[in-house]
Amino acid sequence: VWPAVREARRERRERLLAPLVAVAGPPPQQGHVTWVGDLQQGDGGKGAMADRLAAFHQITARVQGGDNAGHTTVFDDAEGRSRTVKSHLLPSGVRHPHVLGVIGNGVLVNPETLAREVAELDAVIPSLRRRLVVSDRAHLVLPLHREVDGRQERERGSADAIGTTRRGIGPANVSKTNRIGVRVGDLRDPDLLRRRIEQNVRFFGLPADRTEAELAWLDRHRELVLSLAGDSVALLDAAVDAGYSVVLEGAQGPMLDIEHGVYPYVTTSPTAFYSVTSGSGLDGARVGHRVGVLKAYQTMVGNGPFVTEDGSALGERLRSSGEEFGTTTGRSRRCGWLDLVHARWAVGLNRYTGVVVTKLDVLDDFEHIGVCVSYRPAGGGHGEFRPDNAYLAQCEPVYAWLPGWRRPTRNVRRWEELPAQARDFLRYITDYLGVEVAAAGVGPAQRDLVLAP
Ligand code: 2SA
Ligand code: MG
Repeated sequence: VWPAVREARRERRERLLAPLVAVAGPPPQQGHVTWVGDLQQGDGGKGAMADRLAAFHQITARVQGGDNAGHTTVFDDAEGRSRTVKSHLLPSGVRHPHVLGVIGNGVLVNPETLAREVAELDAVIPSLRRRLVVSDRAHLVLPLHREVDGRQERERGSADAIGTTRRGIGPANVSKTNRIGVRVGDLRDPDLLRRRIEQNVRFFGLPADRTEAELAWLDRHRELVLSLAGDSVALLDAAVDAGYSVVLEGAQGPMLDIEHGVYPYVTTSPTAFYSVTSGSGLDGARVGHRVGVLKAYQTMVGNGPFVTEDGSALGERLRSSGEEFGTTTGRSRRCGWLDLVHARWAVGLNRYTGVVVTKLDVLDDFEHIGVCVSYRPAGGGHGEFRPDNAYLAQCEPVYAWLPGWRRPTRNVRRWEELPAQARDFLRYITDYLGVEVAAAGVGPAQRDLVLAP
């Protein structure tokens, strides 16, 4: 019987890999898996980094979060025109014509957002529909989830509001863990779909006639979603086995992790490294590189403790020169000096193999640059970061002051051309974190990345 079993397995793999072979060609000799994560709250530039890395990979995949995320990519199109793409659901890097995009089982998929992004990007990159696989196990975000998210935030009042993006992510995860969630593959079964929607309508206390509206909405997006549906877990597993390379694009930062973040000011999914395993099925040991993205200063949207937050002129200055507004909601981001105490905690959690410092150019004009190297708790002494809301709320930042470089870095392309003070700043980060800074971002475009020697 074994030869027949082996043959069936081989055929299955071939079928699974067919869409990938069509897009990327045969597997290169030696594949590698790279995760791009964050060392802050998010918004450090994971999207731009994943897009750059995708050029050297054949698959780009999202593993968690949903359309609460906002990832910006700036690149030159085939005609040499500069394009800016803001995506919330599609994995960054899928614009490269040789790359297959995967939306993993851990992602929450809002079909309307998916349809909009596919349509938008299809205009820039024609073959997109052929190059996208959405896990048939991914859960859907429904209009009722968005409505409940907004309602809950209002009901929490100013003292307890989380400051969610109101994209329905929290309630969709409630449906998921309550085992009444609607998955991509469920769109194939109209009876099951109706029962699930009825369960959700009852669970969230909505009027019974809501069911028809949700079903009609799903019906509008059914065809597109099902045309992209596939077994992403088996596909990624077979692809890595075959020697293809995968870039896994994280969403949101470690302090928003449901298990390890600053509860309750978290999102409702894993965001730390283990999200790779839960959200793609790939074992963490298969990930060779863990790229950590660290913005040269600190930002945050939503509520919760922020030790280095500056509510005055500095915060305003960072916000305007860094254009710190939410990519999804347009909200003003809270800003302050770089918090290395927090970043070191993130290194402990996620074990990055290299760090990329982004938006270095935003600090071009400062005489002195603050770097938070310790927390002073109410009782005095030196404290570490702990994901504990009450503790963090009473910590004061302790800063080291580094000399600024006061000259533009935007057009720098080689490490040696960076001002000496900028290199010292980057060296300081390497020493403090115990992880090599492998590159520095000096602008939003693909070319604005300076690699360390
Ligand atoms: P949610 O909507 O339930 O996930 O919100 C819970 C918390 O997670 C935060 N969160 C984010 N933080 C930074 N960036 C995010 N994406 C957007 C962006 C945010 C935006 O890229 O700018 O546009 O406002 C993101 N998504 C979720 C959120 O602020 C809550 O603190
Ligand atoms: Mg973002």
